[in-house]
Amino acid sequence: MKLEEKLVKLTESKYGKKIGDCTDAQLYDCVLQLSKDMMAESPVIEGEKKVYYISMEFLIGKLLSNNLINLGIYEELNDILEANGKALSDIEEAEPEPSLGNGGLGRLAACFLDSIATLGLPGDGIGLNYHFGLFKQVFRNHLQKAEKNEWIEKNSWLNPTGISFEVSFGKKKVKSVLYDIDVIGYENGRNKLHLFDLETIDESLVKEGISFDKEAIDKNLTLFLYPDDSDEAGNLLRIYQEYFMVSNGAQLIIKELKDKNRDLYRMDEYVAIQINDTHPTMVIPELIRILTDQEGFTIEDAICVVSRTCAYTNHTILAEALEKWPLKYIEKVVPQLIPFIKELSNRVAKKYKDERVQIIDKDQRVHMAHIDIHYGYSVNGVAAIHTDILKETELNHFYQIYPEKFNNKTNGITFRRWLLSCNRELAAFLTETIGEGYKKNADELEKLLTKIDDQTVLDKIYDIKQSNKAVLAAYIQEKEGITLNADSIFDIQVKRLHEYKRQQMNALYIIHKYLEIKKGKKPSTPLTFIFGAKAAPAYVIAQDIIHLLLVLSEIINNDPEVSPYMKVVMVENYNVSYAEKLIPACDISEQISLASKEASGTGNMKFMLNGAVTLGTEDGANVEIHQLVGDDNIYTFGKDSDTVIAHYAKADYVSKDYYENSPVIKEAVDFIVSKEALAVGNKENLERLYKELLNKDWFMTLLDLEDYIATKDRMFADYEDKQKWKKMMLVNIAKAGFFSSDRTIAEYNRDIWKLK
Ligand code: 26W
Repeated sequence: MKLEEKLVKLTESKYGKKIGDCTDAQLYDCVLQLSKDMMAESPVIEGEKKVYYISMEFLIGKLLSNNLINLGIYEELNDILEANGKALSDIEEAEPEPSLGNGGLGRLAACFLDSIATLGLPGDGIGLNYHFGLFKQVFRNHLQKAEKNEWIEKNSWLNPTGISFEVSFGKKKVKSVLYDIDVIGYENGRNKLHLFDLETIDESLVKEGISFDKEAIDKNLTLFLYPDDSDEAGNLLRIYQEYFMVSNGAQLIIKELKDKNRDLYRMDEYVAIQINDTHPTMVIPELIRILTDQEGFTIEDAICVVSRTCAYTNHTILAEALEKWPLKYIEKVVPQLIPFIKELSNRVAKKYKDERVQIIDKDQRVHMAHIDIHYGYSVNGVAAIHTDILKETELNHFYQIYPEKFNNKTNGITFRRWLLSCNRELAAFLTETIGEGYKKNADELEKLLTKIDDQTVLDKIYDIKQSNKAVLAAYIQEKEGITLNADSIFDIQVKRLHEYKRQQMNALYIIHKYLEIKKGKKPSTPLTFIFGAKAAPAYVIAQDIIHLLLVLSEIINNDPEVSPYMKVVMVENYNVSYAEKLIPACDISEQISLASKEASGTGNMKFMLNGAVTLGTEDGANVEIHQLVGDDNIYTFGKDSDTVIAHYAKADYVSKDYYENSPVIKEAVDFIVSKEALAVGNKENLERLYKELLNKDWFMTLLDLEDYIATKDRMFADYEDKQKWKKMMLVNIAKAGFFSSDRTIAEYNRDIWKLK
């Protein structure tokens, strides 16, 4: 049956209407069904060996347009709808966005699933089906408030499987239900994302905002991602979630092996388990427990085969993000794991005396990463500099023991979503200019370099950017009620809110610029500063930074003297869909983390691919972007990671010195508690942030501020040279091929999974 006939049949049977008479929501429902039916017909990717990517987060975003592209029917459907007076873009708006992740780590997992299927490799995701995901962010009185994010509708991408497992928390038993989401490769077969839910989940437990009874485990377990973990109950809930996920995952893996009559003693020949950061670490002792308790393995055999099956990815060197659970917490939640964790710990203690490599430390805390490193066969970082820091500094004592386990896998992004889907105009132009090949082989983007002196190509790339900026300006007008000048420079920083990412440094630049304009020094081209970020509800200083940004937005946008020259927008509830609108419209990509702190970053890659120029520190994947595009096509600034690491080692960074020695820094910092700011904002938030910057500034904002201001000013000045700017855009697009997640996944497969 032809596509149009299929759709007509659906609209008639579901709603008794013709295509043109349906609402966008009804059409979404029908197109969803149509896609699901077509995906179900696509062959499941099979092979001797399969990878399971276990992760607490899969930030999949909306799925419709990505799936239509991968099914190869986007254009056709677009035309059918248009002929019936409908727009696919409106229909896409009707899809709710799941928020099953925080940021980079979760989005990476989603990109990886896309690439695994696209490369035709057998590989499934295993995670949790959070009913309300991460919170939905709303702004009230210049502060972030958290609400629940409802996304599960009667018809959704979730397919019930009928599969259910029992999970024991000591004597308490709960049951899971498994939902699968089909993951379709780009013009390839199908894998699955397995999302486990709690059978007895009770949504009505949520009362105000995102508050609920944290102790009612049999009702709350899969309500939210990362409930507030600032207290013991929150921490315990987090461990309940982690164990629930890995116990279900382990049972599923063993079930699938048994269904295929595989010999469990040779599990490592059929399965690779990729542990996405430390959150799924308990899968190691859980598998060992199941194999010994239920499958008759000796502990020796169980440890041996599990260690050859599990591989670990590290995504951060921030100490507070490396999980160290008090043994007594784990004991409360899953007493049955304790003997296994102790056994693993004792074996290490017998062999190595070094306190830094122990699993259970002197304070009876369990270092989850240490379990992964001792009892996994691979440890990887996510960008070259990050892996080097792991080897040389953070995990050096482990690197001494197991040099062969360490490897780098520089992150990547799926070009289906981050180019073909979000920037259709650019994708079409690239196809016209360099052919279709880049869609399957991202390195072919380099062909664009041959056009560096082709004026038509340069102009067109610039024009597409201008038109994307106009589209974004209209969207922001509608959503945020703020009028932007589409001819201004769009400078964008979107990512989780964290002090190490230094949104506060960007805010200080904005203050500086505002004061300059007030003094009569106007920029040649108007400036638009856009932010998007959610902050963990319990992270106080992050809330204060959001407050400052919202206060600045209010002051600046309403100042008739200044607002023609600059605007500040903090978009509400930044998520994947918002990113898809912001990224194609960006001129300057802000990647300004304190060197050594951003493991990789992946937003930096998305911006580059869409023709933005990076303003960044020598951190994470920025370093590799710099190497690829060369000095002339990126703006770097700030102290390098060695200098920063040395400051921490010597504890000799004193922010107040920078404040006192630089009138420019002093003026900007003082503005935070100026009369003007306090007239709009809250004393408590602003003073706390001011004091933090002056007396602590753990992430060294003031260390790099002057260099940041100078470099950013230079960048704005260079924007005036349109020809130069257009060439930088072109080089950035052309060199982005390396950051395709297809390349990353091919490397994971070659070095770690070895699937075929
Ligand atoms: C409390 C446990 C915890 C701590 C940190 C959970 C989650 C996190 C972050 C949200 C982890 C994260 O997203 N890390 C990011 O991973 C990306 C993918 O590798 C990297 O590009 C980013 O640099 C890194 O911050």
